[in-house]
Amino acid sequence: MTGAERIVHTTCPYCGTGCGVEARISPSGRVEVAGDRGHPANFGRLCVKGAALAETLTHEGRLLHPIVNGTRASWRTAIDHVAGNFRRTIEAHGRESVALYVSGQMLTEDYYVANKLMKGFIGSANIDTNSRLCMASSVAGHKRAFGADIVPNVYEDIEEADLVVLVGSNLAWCHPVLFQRLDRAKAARPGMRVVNIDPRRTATSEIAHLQLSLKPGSDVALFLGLLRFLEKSGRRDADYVRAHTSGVEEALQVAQVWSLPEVAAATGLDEMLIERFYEIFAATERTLTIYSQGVNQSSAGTDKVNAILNCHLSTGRIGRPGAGPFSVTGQPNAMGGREVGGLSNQLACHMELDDPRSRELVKRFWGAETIADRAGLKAVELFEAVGDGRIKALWIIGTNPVDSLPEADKVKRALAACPFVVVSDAMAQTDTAAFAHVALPARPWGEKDGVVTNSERRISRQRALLPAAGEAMPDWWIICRVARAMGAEGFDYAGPAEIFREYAALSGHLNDGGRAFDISACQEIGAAEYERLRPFQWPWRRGEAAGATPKRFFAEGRFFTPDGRARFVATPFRPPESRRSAKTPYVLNTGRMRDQWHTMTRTGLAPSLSQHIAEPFVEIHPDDAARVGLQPAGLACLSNEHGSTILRALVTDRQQRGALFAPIHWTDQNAGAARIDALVAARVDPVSGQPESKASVARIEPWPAAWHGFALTREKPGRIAADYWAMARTGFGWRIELAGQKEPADWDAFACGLLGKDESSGARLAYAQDARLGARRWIFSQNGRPTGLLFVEREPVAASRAFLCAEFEKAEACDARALLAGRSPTGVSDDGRMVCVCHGVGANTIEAAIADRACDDLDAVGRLTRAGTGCGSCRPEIQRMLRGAETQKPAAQISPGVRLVESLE
Ligand SMILES: Nc1nc2c(c(=O)[nH]1)N[C@H]1C(S)=C(S)[C@@H](COP(=O)(O)OP(=O)(O)OC[C@H]3O[C@@H](n4cnc5c(=O)[nH]c(N)nc54)[C@H](O)[C@@H]3O)O[C@H]1N2
Ligand SMILES: Nc1nc2c(c(=O)[nH]1)N[C@H]1C(S)=C(S)[C@@H](COP(=O)(O)OP(=O)(O)OC[C@H]3O[C@@H](n4cnc5c(=O)[nH]c(N)nc54)[C@H](O)[C@@H]3O)O[C@H]1N2
Ligand code: SF4
Ligand SMILES: [Mo]
Repeated sequence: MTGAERIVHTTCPYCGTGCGVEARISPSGRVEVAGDRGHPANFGRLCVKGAALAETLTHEGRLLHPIVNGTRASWRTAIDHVAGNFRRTIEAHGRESVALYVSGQMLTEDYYVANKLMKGFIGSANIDTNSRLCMASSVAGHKRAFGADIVPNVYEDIEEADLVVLVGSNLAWCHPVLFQRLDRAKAARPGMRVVNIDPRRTATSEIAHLQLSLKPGSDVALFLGLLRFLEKSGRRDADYVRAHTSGVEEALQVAQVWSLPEVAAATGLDEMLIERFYEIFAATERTLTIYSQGVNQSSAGTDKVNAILNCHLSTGRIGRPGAGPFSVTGQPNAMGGREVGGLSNQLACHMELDDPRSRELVKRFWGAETIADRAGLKAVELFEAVGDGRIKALWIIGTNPVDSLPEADKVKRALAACPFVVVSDAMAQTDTAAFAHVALPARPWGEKDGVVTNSERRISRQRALLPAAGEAMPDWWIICRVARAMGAEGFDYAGPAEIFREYAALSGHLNDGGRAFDISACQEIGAAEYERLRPFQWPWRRGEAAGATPKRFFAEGRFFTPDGRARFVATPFRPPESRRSAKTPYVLNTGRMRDQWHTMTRTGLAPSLSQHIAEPFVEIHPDDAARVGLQPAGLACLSNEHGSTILRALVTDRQQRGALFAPIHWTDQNAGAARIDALVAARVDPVSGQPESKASVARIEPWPAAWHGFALTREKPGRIAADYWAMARTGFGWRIELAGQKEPADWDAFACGLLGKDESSGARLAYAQDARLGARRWIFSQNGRPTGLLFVEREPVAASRAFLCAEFEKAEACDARALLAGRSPTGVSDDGRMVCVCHGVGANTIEAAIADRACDDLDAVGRLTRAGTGCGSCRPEIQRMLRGAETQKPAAQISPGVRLVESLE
């Protein structure tokens, strides 16, 4: 094939940082990605997930054609089937009997047409999005205070700030490029201070001067105390408060009782520590408060947001260089979804569903016969309505609620009972797709075109790099086809440019400045211009040059409330609703890891991203582990009234006593029993409807395994017949950790079944057994190369994972004896858990460099091992190892399997 290399500029599909990506596509279709130096979100940097994007561009596991009732169908059949079922359901049971559940990973154009179909054509607002689980409390908090959902500040403020307060944000792992901006800013200006407010110590804590490990859910008390302190210490900006705000008295009234001892009692923090935080905050004009899910995902999420905003309003620090509250968004288009009105209580373009004038405006603009006249169901309620039969036809697009909604086993049951479920996904097998009557293949990142908006209101293009896999189609196309088949008019778009144009026109339509969201400068954008569209921040009004309006909001003190003033909100403190009891004595916190994205449907495909942490785990304090008799790296059963999981114990004093933390990433597709949302209670914030994902209650106990196993295989296994298992991608295939409470009746059959081997094929290379240890080892091969391996022992398997994986990667024939021994015959040391993915440097190499070669800072480690010199995502972890070395803990004598988890500490 001939032709030239193509360069395409696009946007990363993971976090809300919204980094620009430059993709180079060779004539043969090979893709290499790098950061886009011209993109103002990242200036060329990418984190480890962004850097591994090319590895996820595979057709492996993709849904390649529509499926109706388990059989392949044409697009025409599938679309007619979906449209017919929706139409009949509406005819028989009314328009409130159907619903859409969509995603902050849809592009703006997809979101716009989904919303138009449901709120306009169908005339019901039963369309909600996974942003309800993510940003709803920030949206509600912004609206209460500012009169509109507006993030006032911009990324540059990270460089401009003198104090950055992080609240409920693990920025180092979840917004790594923003964290790097913060890290560099701090290095450049040593006077800059960072405070981290999070019940547990995280990778983000490495950058903090002050770590406030408060009691779960006690943020409102902390910020009420701060509001009072600012008042008492004369830090209120009286002129600003008088001229631009209302409600300060009521807010102060509630704050009045929050003296230091009260705050200390509610938060569990030391009074001196609290006072230090208050003093720094009070004294620093340029204070930026960055917050995320530790704030939003709470039964007091909206109050947490307003408690923070109150402190910024009282000091007039809002929308100024280096000063303001900054809610960072999770998904790539979480912000775009808010602009387009994806939530069930919003209308398009920052218009409100409960405002008759807005409804009329949008209805006319759309030429719709009806328009939803009241707010629809919010995610948790929506699935309750599916469960009790009120919703009879449901279409899920770009989200995996069987894993990500609270009380997730109940969600499973609801879907199983629902008469008609449609799932649009890029992947064939997800825990949600398992319940679909109709599965529609969507084009994912790399195959689709449209725009997304990042945390600082910057709209950037995502552009297709490669042809679509199979018959996959863009989400906007699928939605429009179904709309047309249902008889809707106004869904005849030629492409995303035309949808974007209409959307931009609506944003400016009859907008006299009362609506902040205005991108009417794009209302006549042609297809070619859309193709070239450069990242821009809104607002961008008709007739203005790009970037003509000030990039921050509210500096001049005009807000979007009826009287133009910002509102203080009184936020009485309410602790989390789930209470610990004798049966469930631990608070269960959940969240994210550095190298995986949500339910792993995409990051799970990248071998390099699967090496950092290969098993689902639960963090527990050493005292609690001792109390319940849990060994480090032992298996733990975590359970409550809603469900149960089996996870690897990570015993660490980064976790506070009485609290547990588990990641959200594992599903039934890659683990035996690790869907953590099965345990999360479906309690929601009364204002935003956002679930309290960070404070459920649970009990934990050792999970006694009769046997443990470790397997490598080139073929993806089918059903795995073990109680505990976790599977991770490698370059050659999969690695699997296993355990069971009962030994299989026939071990040979188990090994063959797991590794996809046929005993009669004679492919077995070696087998060894040690009855005393209960140990068995199988190795299968073909042409001298190992194809499958299974080690089983009574204790966690002592074998070098890194060595065995490296042997499987090799092209040459293997040394069966060394493989059976499970460690390198030459005594080459195991590299341990992969810390630096860019340069393939493991924890053991870094520790050795620190201990033996006396590296005493990050740069020295980098010079010697290259670790931390690539994308930089691992630097906080290396920093932690450097700090750990100061205390010189003797290395415990543990097997590599144990080490895998232990070395995370
Ligand atoms: N690597 C990676 N990055 C991601 C994602 C991913 O899946 N993987 N997902 C993206 C998405 S959609 C989102 S929404 C963001 C989320 O980004 P973050 O909000 O930063 O991530 P989380 O890990 O969910 O939670 C952040 C922290 O909140 C803390 N927390 C829990 N309870 C409380 C509390 O009561 N008070 C306070 N102050 N803190 C508390 C937790 O201990 C946790 O460390 O990440 C985005 N970026
Ligand atoms: N306990 C607990 N639960 C949580 C959270 C937590 O912190 N704790 N966090 C919550 C938050 S903030 C979020 S954002 C959610 C995330 O939870 P989900 O949205 O459920 O997670 P994803 O894995 O991102 O699901 C996206 C799905 O869309 C598919 N997909 C990818 N690209 C496309 C596309 O272009 N089109 C279509 N149609 N499909 C596509 C993927 O294969 C995948 O199946 O989880 C929430 N749940
Ligand atoms: S920080 Fe990482 S995951 Fe987030 S947008 Fe940038 S490259 Fe993507
Ligand atoms: Mo999110």
